[in-house]
Amino acid sequence: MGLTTFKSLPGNDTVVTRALPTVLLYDEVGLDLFDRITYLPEYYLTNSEIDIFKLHGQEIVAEIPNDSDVIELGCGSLRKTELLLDALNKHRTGITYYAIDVMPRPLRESMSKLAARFSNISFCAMCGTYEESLPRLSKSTRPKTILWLGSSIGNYHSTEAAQFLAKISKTSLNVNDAILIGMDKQKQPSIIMDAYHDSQGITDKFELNILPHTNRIVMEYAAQQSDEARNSFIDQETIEKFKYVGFYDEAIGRHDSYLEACEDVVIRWPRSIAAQVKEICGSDDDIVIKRGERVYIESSYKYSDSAADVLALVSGLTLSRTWTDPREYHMLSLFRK
Ligand code: AVI
Repeated sequence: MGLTTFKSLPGNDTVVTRALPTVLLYDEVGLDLFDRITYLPEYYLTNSEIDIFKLHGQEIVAEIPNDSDVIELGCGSLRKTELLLDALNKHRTGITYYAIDVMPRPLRESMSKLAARFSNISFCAMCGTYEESLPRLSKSTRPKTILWLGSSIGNYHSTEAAQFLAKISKTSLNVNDAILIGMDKQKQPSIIMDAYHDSQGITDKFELNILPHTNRIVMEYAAQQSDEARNSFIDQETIEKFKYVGFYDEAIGRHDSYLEACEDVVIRWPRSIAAQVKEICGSDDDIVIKRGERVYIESSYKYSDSAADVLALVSGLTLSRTWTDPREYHMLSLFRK
């Protein structure tokens, strides 16, 4: 990564001229901020998923056989994982729970807390990307249930999500293995807007944190290339020129997040990496972002009632069950190979 930051998007006549990879939202600070978001009253997603586990936990656990592997993509929120593990601990034997995450800290913290509480379950933390970690588990012949919760799928564009699922199915699932996916449902736009524009401004901090994280990655890379002294790629003064904006498109069912420049911004590449930048981006020119231009950060898809059927169709899986919360804000769908 690193050098593709602020990559130009096609169609420069729009106000959205640049993009940063969504994954850059998540450094230590970003993870803490996201965790705080999950407790906000406006961010109904986590509580709705918890409601589904509270209401339908027994039925969900009934779909997970004894002597099987449960694999969570991302460590997710402990509150909802705990509910599921509690039910597994009581009603199942021989369960091994794997959590896959790129960040070592949340993995360590959640694993030690969980292992202390649920003595009937074996715990295993795998630090790495899903692509690295899942194939390592595919050698096991035990039945598998993959958990992809919290509407993380919503941060993937539709075709990417289907491709990702098809790939998991091909590389990591045996016949009858399952994947349980949390999907946020389409609903009244004001409810969704409130979820992404909370009154305490935590979401603003979360989205803006992508800038210092990007700065750190580029500066670390620049320092590896030369010990030439440099201030910053994106300094604090530059960061303060941006604000977070987000919009919900009801027709598509998607909330998009951007950083908008409140005044003209010029960002200079560190000299020590100019050659690499030129090779990768075609130019090492200063990055000029005009007042009012937007940098795309992330999309959060919201799904219609038929979305799980469509996803099953395009990814080659079979939709087995879907559960929703009493408000019908969120759904958990179980797919089988
Ligand atoms: C992690 N992901 C599912 C969150 C979402 O709702 O798209 C990230 C988030 N962005 C702003 N608030 C929360």
